[in-house]
Amino acid sequence: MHAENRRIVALAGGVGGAKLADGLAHHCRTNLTIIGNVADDLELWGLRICPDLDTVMYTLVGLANPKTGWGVQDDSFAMLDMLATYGENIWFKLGDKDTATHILRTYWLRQGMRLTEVTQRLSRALGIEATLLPVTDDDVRTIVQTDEGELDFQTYFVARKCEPVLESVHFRGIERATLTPEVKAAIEEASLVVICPSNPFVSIDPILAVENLRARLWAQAVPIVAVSPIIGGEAVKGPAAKMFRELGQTPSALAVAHHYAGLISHFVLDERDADQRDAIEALGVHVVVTDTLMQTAEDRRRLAQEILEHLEYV
Ligand code: FO1
Repeated sequence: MHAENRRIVALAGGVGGAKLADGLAHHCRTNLTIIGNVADDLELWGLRICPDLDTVMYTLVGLANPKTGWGVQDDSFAMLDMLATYGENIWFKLGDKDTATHILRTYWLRQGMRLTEVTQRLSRALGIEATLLPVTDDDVRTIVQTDEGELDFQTYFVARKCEPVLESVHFRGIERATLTPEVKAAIEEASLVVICPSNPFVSIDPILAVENLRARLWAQAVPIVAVSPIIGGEAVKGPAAKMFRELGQTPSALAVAHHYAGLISHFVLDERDADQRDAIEALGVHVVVTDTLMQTAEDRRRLAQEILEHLEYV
């Protein structure tokens, strides 16, 4: 079965997730739907900022800053400098070009558009062929309980550099949040679901938690493949390994597989972690061993192709 004939759904959070989504988009083009996390969204100076949706968007059009993985390449920071002149705390680095996205998003939301429509407009204007959908149009926010008390996600992640010790994570607003009709349709039409190598606790779980998407996906009875964001016991990027440790688990690909056990049918394990294959297979999951480190655009495409090939989609 060819990738171009089948609907592929990818769940993606931050930088690692966006890279694999980019690889998948190369092969699947318009047949790919990416469902993005909105629980690390924030409002600054009246602007609605959606870091994970923007990271996917910028990565797919080659606009992402290659050094950070987020923000726009070669952006300037004149607006932020002026805000600092006014005495504002500029802890969250908003580039000038990036801010155009937040201005337009906020303007359209205030005109009454849903975040789904706004995201479609922005991504189509940038030339993205895949469909990028926020998992919900409702407000959901990741709140972390730490040894320094409760912090909203971006304060913990950016302002406090993930230094406070994590005790638990919850998603404010999750009880009332609903999946969009677009997400429900994408799930119903999906013939393969890929959980990208994003942080399980703060990127993927807030997607899976909306209207119990996790149970809905499982009920679809289609292959669900997860790619580990942990290689050799360390996160490729970000605080995932630290979070596993602080939540009382040894960070490993096996721990990631455990996290998704009962949901996934397949797991993509990095060749450096091949010794964990048997333990993961014992969870009742098919294991694909390959090089999962995505350093170049070519790596993203190769990894995406291998996943699609293993699941007989190319
Ligand atoms: N991450 C940082 O570590 N420092 C920043 O100042 C920062 C600014 C920023 C602006 C726009 C954007 O889309 C992302 C930004 N990020 C920044 C990354 C963001 O915090 C993370 O990518 C995610 O929220 C984690 O998935």
